[in-house]
Amino acid sequence: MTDKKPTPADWQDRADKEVKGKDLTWHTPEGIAVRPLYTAEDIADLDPGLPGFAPFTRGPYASMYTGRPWTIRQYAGFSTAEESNAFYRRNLAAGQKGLSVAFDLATHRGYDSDHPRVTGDVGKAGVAIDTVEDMKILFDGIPLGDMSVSMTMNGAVLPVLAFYIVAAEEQGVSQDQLSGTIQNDILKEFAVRNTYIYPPEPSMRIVADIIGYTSRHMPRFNSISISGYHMQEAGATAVQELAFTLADGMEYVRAATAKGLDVDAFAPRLSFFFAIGMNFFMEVAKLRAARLLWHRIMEGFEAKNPKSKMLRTHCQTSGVSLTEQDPYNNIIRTTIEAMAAVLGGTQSLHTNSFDEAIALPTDFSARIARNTQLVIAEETGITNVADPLGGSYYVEALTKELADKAWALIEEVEAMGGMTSAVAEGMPKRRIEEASAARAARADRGEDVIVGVNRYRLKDEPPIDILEVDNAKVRAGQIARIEKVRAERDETKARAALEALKQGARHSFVASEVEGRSTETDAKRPSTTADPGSASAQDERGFERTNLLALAVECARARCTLGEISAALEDVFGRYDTVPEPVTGIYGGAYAGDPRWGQAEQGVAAVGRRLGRKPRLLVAKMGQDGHDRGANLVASAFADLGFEVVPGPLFQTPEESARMAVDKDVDVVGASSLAAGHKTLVPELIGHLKDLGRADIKVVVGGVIPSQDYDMLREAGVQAIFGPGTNLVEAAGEVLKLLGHNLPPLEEAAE
Ligand code: MLC
Ligand code: 5AD
Repeated sequence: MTDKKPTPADWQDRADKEVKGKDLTWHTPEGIAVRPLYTAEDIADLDPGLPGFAPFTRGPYASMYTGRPWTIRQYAGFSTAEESNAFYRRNLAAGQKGLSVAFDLATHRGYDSDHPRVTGDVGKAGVAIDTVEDMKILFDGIPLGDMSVSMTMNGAVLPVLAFYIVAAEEQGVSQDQLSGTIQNDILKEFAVRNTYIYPPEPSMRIVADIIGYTSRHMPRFNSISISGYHMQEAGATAVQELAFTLADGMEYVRAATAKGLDVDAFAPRLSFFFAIGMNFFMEVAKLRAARLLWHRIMEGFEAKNPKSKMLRTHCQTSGVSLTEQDPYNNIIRTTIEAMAAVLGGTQSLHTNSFDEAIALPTDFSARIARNTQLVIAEETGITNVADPLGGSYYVEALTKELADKAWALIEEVEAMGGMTSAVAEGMPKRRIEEASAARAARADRGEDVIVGVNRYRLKDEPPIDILEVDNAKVRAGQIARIEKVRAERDETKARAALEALKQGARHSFVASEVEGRSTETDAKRPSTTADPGSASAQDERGFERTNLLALAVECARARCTLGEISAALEDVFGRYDTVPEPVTGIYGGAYAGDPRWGQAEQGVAAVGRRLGRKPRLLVAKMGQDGHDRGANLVASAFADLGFEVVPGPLFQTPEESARMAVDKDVDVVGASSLAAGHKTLVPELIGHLKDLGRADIKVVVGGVIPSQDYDMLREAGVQAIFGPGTNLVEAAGEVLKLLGHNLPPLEEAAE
């Protein structure tokens, strides 16, 4: 025995012996080499500081949860305003603290419920809102002066925020009392989430106009929720999520300051939103690194107010980490993710329900999700210490490494001219899709273990109770209400308000920069008391004439519908379309040399020889469902296998998809559905194929499809259904079977 203190080198020797020299380094998808041990040496040069003090690595508030726990803010909305309102009230009575509204996809994309393009979408993935009257019902009995409300809205952000302001006004609550958050983050829509309406340039103007309006009239309202969440959902690594989100934030700061706003007049009300996945310590480190980097960025913008440099964030546990198979495992996953969000110091949190991969939450699954947070907050003692992981060798070292890597990527984006240019060039989207393809390949090959999916799979999966929305009924109800609002309003006033909105939209960006200029003193000055002859009154009139939110509020007061307001802006700005470009070589590359891959490739080639050309697959996205991660993955993997893939544009009607299938003479249509429109849209697609005389084209469906719907879809003519967690090589095998080619059984191929 010696009393010499063991060193890290001694530890290495001993560990090597234990594992017989095996390399224990873990290479994360971010390209970080995580070593099996961290010691004081790793953080000798690091000082994370204190919570509540710059650079806020350890949290924005000094007392953190010891003073006030995070806000339990469950994102929800479905069917009608009445039903969603009742759901919110039940949740608030059961311990939820803040509200968060999920709108349906028709609303997101600026269509009223009576629009022919949205028959499959109304009330499905969120609540349908067409007019102020719907918004008033949504918050009936909920005092908007007291409750902070988040609204996830980006495309149709002007009418939705305007409806909210007017609904509050008619509740007797003035806008300066409203607290909450509007997502209003359009850049990530172009990169990943896809609920944009207008092209990037006017869309950025809308964002800046909203920041200008809220900083002037709504001092308690967070003007934007700069979101990385959807990037992780689309497959991004932690470095990508961090870097692209903060780079988006920089772009919004630039857009707002370009309008003449002082940075400290709006920056304290910028907020963030991150996803929290299963890589526990990485996620904790990510939130800490985010705060560190935002502080650095805002110093660069010469912000003076410490609040301008203090990153506050909402978090949501990861949807993509949850599985359709053995769904109760999702409760465990969500608990672990929620712990990471809390230990990372989030301000507000949504925990996903265990039925996530199948349908929207029921009262039961929503209760478990909410209780996950209540248990952490009230039973564990975790809230009694601020930043309890501060000083952990591993967490501090990982925070630094993640921050360095993200900073390098931010610099790359900046060198391209910032996020607007990078997005226009397609860079973030492409990088994220590459990461997504690599991730899918790791799961399909079993390198990333997913319990209940690629290991420990159950033989029988009993179906669970799910929430069903009768969208035909919701739609009929909405249409009746729209008609009533139109019948009762002053038509001349409504038309005039829409015309003024168009005029404001036509005003060049530069004109609104000058006339719409605002300062912090303006923000505190009630507009009605201004002397009508003074310079500031002229400024005020200029603002009211050109600020698009101010004009949308007038439209809302005049009872214009969401579709009318959006269409008026579309007349001036146009509607934005993109064509998907699936990445190639990544999924296939990860499979190179795998016998299963070789068998599938040969199968595709054999079908190709018989057809005299490559087998063709149309990957179709119908309705307003813009979730394209799955569709992009299928497109890349099938193309890598040798299919000729036709990537269908987003937002097609069933008739458009059928026509495209016929024009391109495809063998198979793969319809991808993640927003519950499949029961309406897929049978319509099959009907149109029949009408076009091509009933021979096979239709398969993939995505979030409850097993309860399988029979109905099969009866409608669907030939194969692929749920979440489907192995893409196996899916290709099934499609080949439909095309008359049987692959050898998997075990044989794997030998
Ligand atoms: C907080 N406070 C404290 C404190 N902690 N005061 C003293 N001591 C402490 N320890 C104060 C704050 O200063 C603030 O007051 C008030 O309490 C509330 O705290 P907060 O930290 O601001 O929390 P919150 O109001 O919940 O705001 C969190 C937020 C906000 C800033 C992140 O933007 C937000 O709620 N975002 C939610 C976004 C969301 O739900 N998105 C859903 C997306 S779903 P004051 O006076 O300073 O305000 C989605 C899915 C899809 O997008 O469809 O794709
Ligand atoms: N209600 C509840 N949660 C929803 N999500 C999306 N829409 C709703 C809704 N209407 C959640 C899911 C999804 C993430 C984007 O938000 O968890 O993965």
